[in-house]
Amino acid sequence: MSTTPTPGADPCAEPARSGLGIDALRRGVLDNLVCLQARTPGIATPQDWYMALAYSVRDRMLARWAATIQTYAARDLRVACYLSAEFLIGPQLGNNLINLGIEDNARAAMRALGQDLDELLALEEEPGLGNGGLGRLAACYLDSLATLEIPSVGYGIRYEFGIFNQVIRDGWQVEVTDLWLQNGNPWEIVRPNVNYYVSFGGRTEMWHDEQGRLRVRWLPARMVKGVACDTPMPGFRVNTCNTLRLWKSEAIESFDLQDFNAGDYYQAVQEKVISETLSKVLYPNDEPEAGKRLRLAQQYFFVSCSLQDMLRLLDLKGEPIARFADMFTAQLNDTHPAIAVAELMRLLVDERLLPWDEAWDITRRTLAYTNHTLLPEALETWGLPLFSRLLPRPLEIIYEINRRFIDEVRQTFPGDEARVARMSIIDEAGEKKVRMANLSTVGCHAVNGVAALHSTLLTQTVLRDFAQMWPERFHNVTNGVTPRRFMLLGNPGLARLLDETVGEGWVTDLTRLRKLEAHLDDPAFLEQWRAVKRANKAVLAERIRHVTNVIVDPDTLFDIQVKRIHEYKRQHLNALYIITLYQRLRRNLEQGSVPRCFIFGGKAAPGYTMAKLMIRLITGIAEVVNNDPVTEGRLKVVFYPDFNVKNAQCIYPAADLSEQISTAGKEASGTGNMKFMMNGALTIGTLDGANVEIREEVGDENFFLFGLTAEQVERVKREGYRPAHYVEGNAELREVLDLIAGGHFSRGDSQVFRPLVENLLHADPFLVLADYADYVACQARVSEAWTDAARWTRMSILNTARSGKFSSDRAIGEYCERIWNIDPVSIGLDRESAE
Ligand code: 26Q
Repeated sequence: MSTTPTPGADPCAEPARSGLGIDALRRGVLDNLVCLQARTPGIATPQDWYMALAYSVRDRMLARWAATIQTYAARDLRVACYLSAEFLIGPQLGNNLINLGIEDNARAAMRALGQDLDELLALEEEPGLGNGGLGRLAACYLDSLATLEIPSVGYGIRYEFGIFNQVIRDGWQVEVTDLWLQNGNPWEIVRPNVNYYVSFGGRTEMWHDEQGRLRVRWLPARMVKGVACDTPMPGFRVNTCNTLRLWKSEAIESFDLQDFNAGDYYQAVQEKVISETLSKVLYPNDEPEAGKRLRLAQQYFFVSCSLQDMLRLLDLKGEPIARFADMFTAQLNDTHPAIAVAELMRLLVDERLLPWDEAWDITRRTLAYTNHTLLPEALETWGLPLFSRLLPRPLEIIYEINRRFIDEVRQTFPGDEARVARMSIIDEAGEKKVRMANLSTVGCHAVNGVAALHSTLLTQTVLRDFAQMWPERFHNVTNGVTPRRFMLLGNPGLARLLDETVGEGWVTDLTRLRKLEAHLDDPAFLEQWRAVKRANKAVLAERIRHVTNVIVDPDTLFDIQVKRIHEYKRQHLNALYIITLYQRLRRNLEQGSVPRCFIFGGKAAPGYTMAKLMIRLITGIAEVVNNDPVTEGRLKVVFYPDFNVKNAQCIYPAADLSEQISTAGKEASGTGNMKFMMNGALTIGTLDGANVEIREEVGDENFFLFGLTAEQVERVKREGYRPAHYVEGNAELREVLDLIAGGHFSRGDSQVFRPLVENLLHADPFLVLADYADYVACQARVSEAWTDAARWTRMSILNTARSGKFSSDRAIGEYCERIWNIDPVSIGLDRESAE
């Protein structure tokens, strides 16, 4: 591609659509402003300039994107398909500039146009296409896949409404519709010609084809069209630019009215509305009502489109169906895409006419499953009546898979019918259900947990029977996060210091941060380290003032807990400690006290009453504490509203202390813990999820450990947890609970927090009160460490220095080696295609 030079223009000048220099960028932005936005510089709004710049950055990715796609299509290679119902990719502009290496030039180009890059970056609405950890993990993995030059595609759903925006009104969470598409999305390319049909409802029938073979036909009640919406995912400073392909649902245009609804035109229009509803909204986790029919339809929809897309690629390459598993591997991000097991079988058996055994071999060799939870109540199941009405043919296939599987179990463990009942894909006790974790484990060649502890517990609890039958299938791949977004982009001050101290290579080889340890005794370096943290805290303090009106002092200890609000994550344990501290300050009893600022952020699922009450408790404490002269300069509490990827980027770099205080055995991994660590925060935490490995890496002496272990938690529960026991022996705790119950943090209303206090005292599966005393004692050790600034700085540096393991590059390397058997492929860019 080469653009025709403008008459009189410098013939040596870089092309306006692909040149990476300042002037080419400037011209490209102007071109897009005028030609795409139909705006002139004189009347352009900052939003117009943002769009023009975004399009110009996208232009610069197109050659790499095309070269990547062509290479994957032409070469004999295996592609990793990451199937996920969520991709929480965050704002794209800053990340793309960084990965392309043109941030400085873009800044200069925009300055030449009278615009400030940072102001434009702040305008970008993030695509909130995920709930939390699992969705963000998928996005970090896409960044690493591209950076490591791994042939790969992310497949998911293009929700029109992502996770709700959170506002705090009167101290309560209020959900506001997410309108991320209202200004258009410059990153996405819709490809109407890449589309597939997906069937729903109806019935099946058997028939004999011309060769006399017995076949099954699915006569669906309706069909939905999935259209590909592609977003480029450039790697860091490499030519590879992979694709995130999200499916948008549409009605099929030429509906055969005769076949489908007996000529009822209005019924057909109604069907169109239903079809378009499919990709409308992302469901929150922790919703009691999440068992919605629409959610299952969404899962089947995106899985079917993705598998059909893979088959089409195979055909385009002229490869026989027998090579499917050589050309593709598909990773299931939790059980949300588990229906892939049945759908791939259906496509191979019903549509490609493969014998069952051959299809089963391909399916199992293709698919692998990552589990993200140990909470039995969070394991996905679907009621049989719903399933059979919506997906009659996939259900028949699941029955056949189960029949054969159960035969195998009976052969391996003769006479053990209790085991058969536990392992069956169909839960036959009570209302019958399809167990998606069982389906995934049976239909995949590999199953992995997301942290060492989690993977071990997985094989001892929820998947124990399966691990006994197929021990070789089970793996651990500890999660990781991308240092490009969470260090380079979010913490430029730290990144500069790291470049100067250990050289630039750390961004793609995070273990090089170990070299920081050689500088622990260099006073100038320690001073710079402190200055970077201080500056980041000042930035966050300003944001906090802007969004909450609370003034916080950047010289106080920033103690931060940001994550989804959930009882198992125990934000209320943190709250109990704050009240304890408050009481001590009021009584002038806190000797070792250091001035602290507690910062919370996170969304509660709209239907999760207790989580919403936890938010109300935090805002209630903030209201009291922040307005009490006694605590002036010593204690501040902030609830930072609408925690999302964008806000997160400026929160992690400002943290001194990272709160990772879940009940041991409940947090599969956690990934926020890693983001804090990389940015030099110390962790106070339980032996849960990846905390265990963080502590192992950083050393016991640089980690504030408290609380029961997973084993002790189970023992306490087995023997009967008696919360009252912990209150009886602890007057301070008694007083804290009484204050809450008495309405001290609810403007005198003693009803509001009743359910919360009652829960802690009588029915708390997460053992908050059991860990309270140890948590309070551990916080005293934190305060003590903070008083010795030199010691704290040293520990902070060690946290960053030893965070190398938690790069998503390491995690993706492990998936490639242990699970996918995939090697990198570098993408060539000839001069011609680069232009
Ligand atoms: C399921 C059915 C219906 C509706 C919604 C859902 C649903 C959606 C999202 C269930 C769960 C999720 C998200 C789970 C999640 O984020 N888990 C987290 O995954 C992280 C990445 O592995 C871990 O670090 C966290 O420990 C884990 O909680």
